[in-house]
Amino acid sequence: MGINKAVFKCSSQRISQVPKDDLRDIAFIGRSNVGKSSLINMLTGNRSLAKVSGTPGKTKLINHFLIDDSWYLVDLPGYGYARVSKSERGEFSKLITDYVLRCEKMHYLFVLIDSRLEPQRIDLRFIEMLGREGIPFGIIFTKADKLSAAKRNRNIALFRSTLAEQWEELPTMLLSSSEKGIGRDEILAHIAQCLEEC
Ligand SMILES: Nc1nc2c(ncn2[C@@H]2O[C@H](COP(=O)(O)OP(=O)(O)OP(=O)(O)O)[C@@H](O)[C@H]2O)c(=O)[nH]1
Ligand SMILES: [Mg+2]
Repeated sequence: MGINKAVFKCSSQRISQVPKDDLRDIAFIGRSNVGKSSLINMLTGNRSLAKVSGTPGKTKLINHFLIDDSWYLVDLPGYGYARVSKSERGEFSKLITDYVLRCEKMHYLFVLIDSRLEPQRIDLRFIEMLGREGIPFGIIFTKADKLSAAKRNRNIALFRSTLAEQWEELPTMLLSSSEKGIGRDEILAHIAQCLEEC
């Protein structure tokens, strides 16, 4: 699958403001600065579509981008930066949990994980919540250009084995570099499959 047209549709402060149509959302979540907005730009081939910044916490709203007039790519705010509450309840903002757990448009979620890091508690907790709530998701390891294949594979293997302690079947896992265009075809093929399935 390719993308011919990507158009910014709207930014929402709460889920009551998301587009009121039947088109489905493919959304991107993960820690602040993991590369969600950059990945959306890489997939659409438009470097200025979603706002990117070296400072974490750039994306603050739910941003819908209409793709080929038929589905949405959704850029979400990151977790793990502004809210540092130690209680698990405050770990993820209401905007994120409302959207991910309650928004009917949300068809499939990609959880982005920084391939430079060993498994992080906050990512594992987020994934645990998705499992508990039965949300369909896949994982994308980002910033593959920033480290050697050996180091990256070590982190990915560690992540897989950590998840395997809880999960019988592991989710789809893909690799990306927005800088080098790595993973574009695989991610778009997976999205096409998700949109075909139901
Ligand atoms: N080298 C490299 N840098 C990347 C890649 N993806 C993102 N970055 C950089 O990482 C920083 C954060 O990227 P964003 O796309 O803004 O990250 P985000 O997850 O949307 O961040 P928030 O909106 O703050 O949650 C920017 O400086 C990007 O240029 C990548 O694949 N490779
Ligand atoms: Mg962003």
